[in-house]
Amino acid sequence: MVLRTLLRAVIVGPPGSGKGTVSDRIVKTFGLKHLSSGDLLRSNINDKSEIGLVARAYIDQGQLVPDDVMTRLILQELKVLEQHCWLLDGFPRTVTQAASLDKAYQVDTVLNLNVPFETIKQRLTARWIHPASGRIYNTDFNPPKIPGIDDATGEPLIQREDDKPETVIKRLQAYEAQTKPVLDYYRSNGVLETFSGTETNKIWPHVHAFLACKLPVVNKTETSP
Ligand code: G5P
Ligand code: MG
Repeated sequence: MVLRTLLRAVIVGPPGSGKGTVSDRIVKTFGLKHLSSGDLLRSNINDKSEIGLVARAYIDQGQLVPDDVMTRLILQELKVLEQHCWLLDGFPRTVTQAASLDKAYQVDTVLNLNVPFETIKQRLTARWIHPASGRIYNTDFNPPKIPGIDDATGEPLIQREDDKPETVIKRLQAYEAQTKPVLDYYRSNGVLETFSGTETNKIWPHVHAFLACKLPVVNKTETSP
């Protein structure tokens, strides 16, 4: 058990690999704080903040937001979480970002979701989200109780602009070129743990077992294996 201090974890994987879905289960089961770079950017876009205006142009093109903008944004948010165990989702996505994070915090473990690209493309066109909370649905995998409506708030769901098929291809290309080297970076640091598969429900028990050796379970959820 890592009881020494606070666990600092990162979850990586291609677009649509299930980072958000698995993070939600980790948060419910182990009580970590979850910080999703994509959710943070979308909330900035929604608020029409300066960062949001810059980020939108990149996101809509399926490209990565520049490293300096991203790093500043995430490190600022992490300051607020200093007294907590946290799980970073979607950051770092380049080796430059990983090195900047290392300078500020020691990353204890990196969960790598290795899901084939073909599986992913089908998932993203069926995704619906509740923008205010980041809750994720899928018309095939976990549909809302009422189509187009968030289960918890009754508010409308939306589809992400960058889930258009042509943008998904660009995001996968960006992952291949810029994010895959991050896996080598963490592998050489000895903190990378890879979980391979095509279904979240089959990957999740392995993630659960791995984290249960490091963290106490705070809540047995309906998705606990
Ligand atoms: P994001 O928001 O970080 P991506 O592209 O990394 O976006 P994404 O799309 O959010 O990742 P995910 O979180 O890995 O995917 O996957 P998810 O949402 O949990 O699952 C995808 C869908 O599949 C959902 O509908 C879910 O219900 C369904 N699903 C899950 N499991 C299964 C299953 O077993 N079966 C089936 N059938 N379905 C399933 O980043 C967005 C953009 O922001 C910028 C970039 O422009 C990026 O493209 N950005 C950054 N730029 C620079 N640096 C950074 N660090 C950046 N972070 C974000
Ligand atoms: Mg996500």
